[in-house]
Amino acid sequence: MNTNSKTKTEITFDDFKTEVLNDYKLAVTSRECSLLGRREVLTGKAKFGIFGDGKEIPQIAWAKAFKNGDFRSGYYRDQTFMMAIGELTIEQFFAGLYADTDLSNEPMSAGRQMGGHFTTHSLDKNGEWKNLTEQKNSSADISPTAGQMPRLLGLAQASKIYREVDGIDTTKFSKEGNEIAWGTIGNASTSEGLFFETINAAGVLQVPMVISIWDDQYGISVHARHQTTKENISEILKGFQRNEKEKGYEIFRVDGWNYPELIDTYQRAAKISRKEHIPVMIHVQELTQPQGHSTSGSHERYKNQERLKWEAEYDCNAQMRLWMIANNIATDEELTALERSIKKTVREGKKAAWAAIINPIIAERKEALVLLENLATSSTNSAFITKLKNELEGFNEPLRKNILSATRKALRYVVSETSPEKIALQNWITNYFEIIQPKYSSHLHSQSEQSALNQTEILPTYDPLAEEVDGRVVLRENFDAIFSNYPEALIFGEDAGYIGDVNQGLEGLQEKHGALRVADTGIREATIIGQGIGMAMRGLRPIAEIQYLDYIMYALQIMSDDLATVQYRTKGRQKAPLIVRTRGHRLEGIWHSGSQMGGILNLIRGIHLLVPRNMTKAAGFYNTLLDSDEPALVIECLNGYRLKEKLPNNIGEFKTPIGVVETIREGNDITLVSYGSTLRLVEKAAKELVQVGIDAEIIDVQSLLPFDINHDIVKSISKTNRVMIIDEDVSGGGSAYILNEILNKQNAFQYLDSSPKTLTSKQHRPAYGTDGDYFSKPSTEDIFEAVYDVMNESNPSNYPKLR
Ligand SMILES: Cc1ncc(C[n+]2csc(CCOP(=O)(O)OP(=O)(O)O)c2C)c(N)n1
Ligand SMILES: [Mg+2]
Repeated sequence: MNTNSKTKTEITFDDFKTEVLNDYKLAVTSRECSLLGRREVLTGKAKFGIFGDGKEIPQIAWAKAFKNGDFRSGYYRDQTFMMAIGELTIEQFFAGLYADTDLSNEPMSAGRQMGGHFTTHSLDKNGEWKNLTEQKNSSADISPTAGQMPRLLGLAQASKIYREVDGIDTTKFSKEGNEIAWGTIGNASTSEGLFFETINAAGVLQVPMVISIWDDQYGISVHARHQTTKENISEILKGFQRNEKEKGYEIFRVDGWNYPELIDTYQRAAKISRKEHIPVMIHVQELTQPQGHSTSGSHERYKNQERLKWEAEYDCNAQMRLWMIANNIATDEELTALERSIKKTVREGKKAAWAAIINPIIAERKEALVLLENLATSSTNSAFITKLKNELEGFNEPLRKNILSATRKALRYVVSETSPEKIALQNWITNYFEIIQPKYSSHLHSQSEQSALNQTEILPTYDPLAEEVDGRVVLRENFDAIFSNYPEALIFGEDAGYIGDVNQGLEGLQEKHGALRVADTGIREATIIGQGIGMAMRGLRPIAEIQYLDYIMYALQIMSDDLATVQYRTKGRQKAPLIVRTRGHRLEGIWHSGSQMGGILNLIRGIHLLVPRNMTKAAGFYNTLLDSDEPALVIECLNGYRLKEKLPNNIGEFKTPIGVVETIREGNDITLVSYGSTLRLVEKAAKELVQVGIDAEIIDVQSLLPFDINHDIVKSISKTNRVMIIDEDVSGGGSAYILNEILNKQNAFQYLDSSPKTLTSKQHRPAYGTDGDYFSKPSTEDIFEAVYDVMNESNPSNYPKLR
């Protein structure tokens, strides 16, 4: 444990004074924003507010140690830091609070995230990397507590890779790996598993990560005694402290109201971490929440008088003020005058931010009012339309919702009328949606040239006497080519390094490409994904391996909350093109046969979900993804590694297209739709069905997200007039998703002569053993009989009942 020593300064007293005064000015500016921000919520102009009051001074000290190229992964309290590094103005602070959808006013998320969620832009408007070494960087925040931790690990590890791996073009990303990844977390959020998992992993990996714990003793209303053993996180983490013999952490403890000691601590932490690549923990104690947790409640409900009194006294801004007076940096009067002028500046900034958001909406309302008035004049329902118009006009602070609500309702009154005014309004509404909807819905996926959907298929090619090899060999050869062709590509996971993964798809590759690029990790799925997210955000091309699909559950939260939303929550200004590799579907028993596709499908919108039926298809997906800038989850078939496949002669080059289905058997009687391991059973059943005169067409979905972008399945159904979806997920899962796509998006119902069917597993987890599989998941006989039943239903004389 480090104690603090005083900073030795070489600068003149006047310079020092100026710097301190600027720091105080910033602290007060940030505080005024918090105070006024809360008022804006309570008076109804903004919906919710969560602010950084009570944490200003440590963040100013931190910002002094933060250099260009560094990255932040923090949480909603960090507004003062963002202001200190020049990435948040007063206007932008309020634009965030008001949810301004204009990225030039609200650069954090264009109003998609509530205020207090911070970002810098890593990408330009075309989705191209900016030079991250020339700017101060913050990865985009998320709200789930401790959700910033896994990504922090990857942001830090990227420095290690850039420093230690040769051959990568680092121009835009790193200067010899000298960048620190700085994390922040609240004291209560250290109770989360993600915190402990990350802390351990960073200690193992020895990466330049500095984590600050803002300790205000509370997590909303819950006191530290319910959160942390011994009520002290640095006390219980003492075992992580490095010593002469063992690697570990450097741990600091400092009071959050002590300005000089904070500056000294952050300088020392940065020096150790940047140079030596040592993780550092700074436990910043004795912080406060002057306005309580957020605008949703008041802390007087759960803090006693004594605590409230202590918080008022030890408010970090108040303590800095006292220190400045005591050290002759400013007088009480001077500071009072300064505070008054800051109050005014903040009020003006707030006003400007409000004008920036409301003026365009008022202009849009004006257009709508004119159209409504014209409509009223020409309609027999004039009175009703005028009422709508007057209501819309009456809003002092109109929302787009009000404009659309009024105009859309107005159309109902003229439903049986025809007039140019009606057409004008109809067109205006359509056009308005086209302009406004993307403000809320764009960038779920990349909209750049490198989007995965822009990649074209390259078929595998074969020598005339191509060797038949185990599927895993196709993968291994392809990964070898990937690591040779892309110096920035790397893979890591449990058993992925030394033995080359549990199925030998990476056999020998660690020896060839090095232990940092083909790496073993601890058993920690969430931070394996986080490692990947952070590294991908810094320009590397990580492939994170989750050993079995069943265990992706541990990582699903971070995939869903963080990875899937990166593009969306930054409106395309950050990306994390992480490839997640896993293996799954039917093998053995409850936890090695999972195919929890419904859950995954619903949780990872924003990530492509690819389900190759063999290893050549899988390898082709990896090749496609490495040329694109999007995240994806690739699920290899667990039982396919030892099945024979021909070895292509264009290894590393062939590409499986994303979102394109493949017809693997043509037929006329029924369309069978499936994917992954189950396809082999479907193919077998189809062969047997021929024997009773049923000619099935089989379609391999291959890509669940995105799904059949060319609508090929409906084309097949228009020929066969029947469809069955065969899935080893439970009913209502993957099959329901596929059915929805086919019926609602492809309008297949019009071609159907029989009701569409799904064949799925039992509701329970799959039982162990061959019979366990047979009685849990669709078997060849199940498929045969289900298809036969459809045919029996439509033509019982040709296909009499089987049983
Ligand atoms: C996973 C998750 N659970 C619960 C919440 C609701 N929540 C938001 S902040 C918070 C308390 C966090 O306290 P702490 O980490 O000490 O940070 P502080 O707000 O005190 O700075 C809670 C429970 C959340 N955002 N995410
Ligand atoms: Mg707290």
